[in-house]
Amino acid sequence: MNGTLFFITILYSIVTVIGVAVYFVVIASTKRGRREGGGEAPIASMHRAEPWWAVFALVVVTVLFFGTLAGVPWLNRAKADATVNVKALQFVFVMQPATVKAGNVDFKVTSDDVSHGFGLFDPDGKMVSQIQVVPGVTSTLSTKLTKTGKYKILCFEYCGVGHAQMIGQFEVTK
Ligand SMILES: [Cu+2]
Repeated sequence: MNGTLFFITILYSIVTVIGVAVYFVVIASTKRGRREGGGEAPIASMHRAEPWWAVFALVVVTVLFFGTLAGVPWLNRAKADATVNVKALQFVFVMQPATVKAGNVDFKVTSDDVSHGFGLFDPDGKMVSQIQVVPGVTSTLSTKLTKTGKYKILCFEYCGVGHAQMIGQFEVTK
């Protein structure tokens, strides 16, 4: 597990714990209200608390924004050692060039017809990354490829009768 993944896991765990705690606080306050025989809700104090809930929400959003900024991929894109131009069409991937040296690779992917997916698998069959491929748009997938050998590209978006056979290949050398 890398640093970013660890950070996100911790963040989600904390948010989940807070969510569950809020759930129980709501249940407890409802039970207390019923025990005390109901009555009027404390509208005046609720009104006074309202701006603080807005501040609370703003603080949470601000902390999450700055806390996760370091994980935004387009701010952390390494300078590419190689660029591969990929054209996806029913039902092939045209890769140019089809061989690159190990290092940071930018895939510039576009579609000639319909929406496709670009799923990148390493020589061991492990998924590296994936992006959506949309006609008329060139999407960039930046990734570091260290394993040498034959990589596979699978289409991740149902694109027609030949979708299952839409498999591209390229090689990473030393
Ligand atoms: Cu497809």
